[in-house]
Amino acid sequence: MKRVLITSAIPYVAGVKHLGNLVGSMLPADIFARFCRSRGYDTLAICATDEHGAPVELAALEEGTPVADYAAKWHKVQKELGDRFALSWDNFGRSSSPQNHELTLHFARALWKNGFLEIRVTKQAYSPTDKRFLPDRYVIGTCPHCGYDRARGDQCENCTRVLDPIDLIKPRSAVSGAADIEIRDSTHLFLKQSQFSDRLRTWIDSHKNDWPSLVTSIAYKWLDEGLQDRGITRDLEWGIPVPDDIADGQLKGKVFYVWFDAPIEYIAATKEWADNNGKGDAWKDWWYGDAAKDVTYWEFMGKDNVPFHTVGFPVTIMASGEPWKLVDRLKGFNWLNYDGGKFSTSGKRGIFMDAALDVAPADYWRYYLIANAPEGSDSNFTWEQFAGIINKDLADVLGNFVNRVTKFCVARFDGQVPGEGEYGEDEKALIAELDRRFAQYADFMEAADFRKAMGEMRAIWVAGNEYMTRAAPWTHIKTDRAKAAVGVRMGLNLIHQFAHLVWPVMPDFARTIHECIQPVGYRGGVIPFPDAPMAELLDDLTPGQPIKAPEVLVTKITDEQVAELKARFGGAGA
Ligand code: B3M
Ligand code: ZN
Repeated sequence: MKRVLITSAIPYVAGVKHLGNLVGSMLPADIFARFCRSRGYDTLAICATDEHGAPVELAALEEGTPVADYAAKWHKVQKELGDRFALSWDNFGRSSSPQNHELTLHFARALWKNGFLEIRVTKQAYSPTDKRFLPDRYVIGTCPHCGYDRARGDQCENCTRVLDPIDLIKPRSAVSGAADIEIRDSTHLFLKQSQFSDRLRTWIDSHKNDWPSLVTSIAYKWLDEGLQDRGITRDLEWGIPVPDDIADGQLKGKVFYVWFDAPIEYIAATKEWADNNGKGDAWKDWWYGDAAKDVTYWEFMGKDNVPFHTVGFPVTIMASGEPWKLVDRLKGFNWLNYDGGKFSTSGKRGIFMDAALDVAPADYWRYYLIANAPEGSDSNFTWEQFAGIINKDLADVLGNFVNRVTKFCVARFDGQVPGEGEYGEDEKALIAELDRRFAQYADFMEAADFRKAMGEMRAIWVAGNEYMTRAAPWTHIKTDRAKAAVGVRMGLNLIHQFAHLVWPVMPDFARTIHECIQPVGYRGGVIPFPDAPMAELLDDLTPGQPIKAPEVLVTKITDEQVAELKARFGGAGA
């Protein structure tokens, strides 16, 4: 059996994620995972919250909440929102878990033992009042370029220039506001990435044909510019502490850099999954040595995360000298913009996961977002386009098809699959077309080529709808009941197969229509992909079997609602 391991970039724990975050990692990973399950592959889908790092520590500080409580609170919020979006992770872990502490130390010790870590002394802001080193973004002051008086030591939010804490005019501590900032020596661990340039290049060359060019071009750019050794520790309190047995305790009080431990959490979250489910060492069979050789490992992420997954994490794995799995297929995404501008968490601009669910059911968003995923280039969200796609694809084509066939069957055939008549030329032509299209759709999905796959899915609905218009059982019923019966039988079989087809993308919708047509034998889990010849599948309902017409399937979004939504959420034209 095929084995597929899927990870999506783990979202920072602080706050609710916006739809740009969702479409760039968690949603495509989920749709792909569901598709793999629907084909019967042994599938493991892993995500987590990314809980360490200065921004999280700082946000907790600003809120006056202990950082561990802060992280736990937002992890829970994100988990619940994920569930409401039908993100079907096998585990949604936490990078602060004991498993990640343990594995991060395992990797760090291996790197130290193998001679790939080195101690360097760096200059760092220090506050005697706070009695601590201040990471760059903990130093606030006036921007030397634009005069903004709340610029952070890593970057000015106002003019976006990259800064160094020593550039700031009148620097002060973000922790206490104290102005007694000094520059002191601070010791850190550096990972000798530069030694891995050749190995990385050979590895990336081997993926030239199965990674999107977006991904390989980012990776090559980093290699071409020359790999820098990378500091993997920070002067923070929250994080995974560097143990004394590395560098004889010289790193006391420091923690590993968040980007060092975050990708290791992919492995640790798999161990969390095994631990939580009494599966012992099963996690290793997905990641390590010969047992994991037959696993295809897929990663999903936005383009800003690509360097960390084509350089940072692979170097950690290579430098460990152990046979951990490297990613096989790396699917990167461009940006989804909001009404011509950027989604912004700090600027609260755009649509966030919680607010989105107040506007429309998860399935609408899942379909809209994946059909317009920023694959080849950035894509742009507008409310008009969202409403247009829901109204046309989901209401006029798919919803309307299901409604008119089931309602007609209830009204004229007692709500039972009619058995009269034989399939003729038109049905055979439709069957041939759908054999071709379902196979094409499956090929696109196997490659995680989502926009193309959704184009094919839409074409399948359209083909069904057009067939129904030609078959017109509502006309034939007056003169030729058997002919009308053929159209209805084909229509019901189509609805049944549509449920199987759309399940990875719209699981609730699929379940609803599946239960109307063929509740028998379906227990609410995976709805398998239609993997048999259409001639069988489209004649598989038993004549006489009862069906139901669903309640309203898709509610259209009106022009007035679009205007309201634009006013509520902001953006151009609001
Ligand atoms: N948390 C960045 C992000 O949320 C980062 C991803 C980590 S993946 C190991 O986009
Ligand atoms: Zn500035």
